[in-house]
Amino acid sequence: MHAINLETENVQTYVNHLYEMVKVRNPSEVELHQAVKEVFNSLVPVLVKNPLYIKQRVLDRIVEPERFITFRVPWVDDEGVVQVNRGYRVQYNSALGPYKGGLRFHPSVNASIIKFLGFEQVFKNALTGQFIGGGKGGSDFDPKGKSDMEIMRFCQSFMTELSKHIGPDKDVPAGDIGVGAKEIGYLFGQYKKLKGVYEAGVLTGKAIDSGGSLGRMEATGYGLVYFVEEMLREKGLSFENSNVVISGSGNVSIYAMEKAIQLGATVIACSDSSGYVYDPSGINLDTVKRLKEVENKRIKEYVISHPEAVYQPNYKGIWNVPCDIALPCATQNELDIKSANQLIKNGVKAIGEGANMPTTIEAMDEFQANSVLFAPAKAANAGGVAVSSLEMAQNSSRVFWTQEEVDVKLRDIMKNIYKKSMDASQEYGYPGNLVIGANIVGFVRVADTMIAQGVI
Ligand code: NDP
Ligand code: 2IT
Repeated sequence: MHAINLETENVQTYVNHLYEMVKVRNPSEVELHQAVKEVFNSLVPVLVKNPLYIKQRVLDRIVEPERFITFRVPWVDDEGVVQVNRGYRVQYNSALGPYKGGLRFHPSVNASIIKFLGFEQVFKNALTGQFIGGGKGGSDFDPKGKSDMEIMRFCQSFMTELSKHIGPDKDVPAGDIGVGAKEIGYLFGQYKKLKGVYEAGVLTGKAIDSGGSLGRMEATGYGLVYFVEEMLREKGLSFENSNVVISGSGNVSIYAMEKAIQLGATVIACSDSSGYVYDPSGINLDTVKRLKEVENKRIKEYVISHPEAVYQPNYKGIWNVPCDIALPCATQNELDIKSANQLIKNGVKAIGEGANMPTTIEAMDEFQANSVLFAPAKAANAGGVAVSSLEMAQNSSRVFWTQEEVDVKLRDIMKNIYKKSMDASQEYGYPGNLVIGANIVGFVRVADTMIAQGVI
């Protein structure tokens, strides 16, 4: 990398150059490129105001993971056949605390997905105000169609290797797509057996009697709705009497639906990777919970108990359903420019990202150009990792908070993230742009701490 001469090279050129370097260093990792591009574009005003960040090469350092680990995960299926998957953990940044971030088990997992998620996690975790660094991990293992015993054997093999790299003060994984309390239980059991110590704080999202926190299961979905509520309030709007479309029907989606309904909204559509259901009288959440949390069934079975609902076998079609508020809570790039235009045409007022990077950059720009309120993932879905940090706090101090205590703290954290992001958007000349505001707040906290800790 050549030396930067601030007198001749302006900040935008520096950022563009660095972005090109990221592409060269991580060829074909398109999701990572997308996540980096969005953040870099937001940071130009900060770099202009604080040239120290350029002089100290903070951006160059922050975009390079501290460590990227891949490993073989061999396991034996129910037929006695040996299977081999690939495991990953990216330990992206430890300026603010132990690496922290979820594990994703999904056939689409690759280095690009893990790195983009890890990169986002660094800024998200900083935004929570908690003391956690950023990391992410997972595997291309597909839990769909696997027996419980196969999932357990896979988790045990995965943890046999991962245990060499994690610890309560080192790196603390949690759940993400395909990893819930069941998988965390198997992972924790194996870690405990390997280490011979009960270190509850090594993982979060645990079942309550394995050291979990009340409120963690609900935290991402509830936190998303709390954040969007703040954003709506500023414009004199609310969830009450609004029609809401929420994609996905997993952990984040289910608890976003629950809180939106509690606040008086009607959730009219949800989905899984096969398709979506539209129920004009309001999605029955008990049915979704039964299908997804208990019976492990497809969302299309919803119409069996609710014949008034309609099922469509195309999950992206959910964005054609007219609504006031849309909350993408399934996966990255699930909401593209075509869907954005349809939502805008149908009069959508607000978007809240529950999933990580669910909106393409073009779609995000389109919403903002059309004055649709937009709550970006790093801010809006930070409630999950924030309560994970509260779980770590309870584990290390051996206390146990009530659901209400956790909920009050979660609400405060989400309000705080909203306020800090709004204030930064004003301060840096983009009032109301929460994408820019959130990226700046997250970056400044990590960048200042990295500078204080020296070039290491
Ligand atoms: P779950 O595995 O519980 O649910 C995921 C949901 O999204 C399922 O309905 C699933 O459908 C659907 N989905 C997954 N992959 C795809 C895909 N490639 N295309 C279409 N639909 C898909 O995961 P979570 O609810 O935990 O996670 C959802 C999103 O929220 C992810 O982006 C995750 O990174 C993010 N997130 C999660 C947090 C957490 O605490 N769990 C915290 C912050 C963000 P199907 O069952 O058919 O695969
Ligand atoms: O994307 C995320 O923030 C998560 N999957 C939750 C991470 C965590 O450590 O709780």
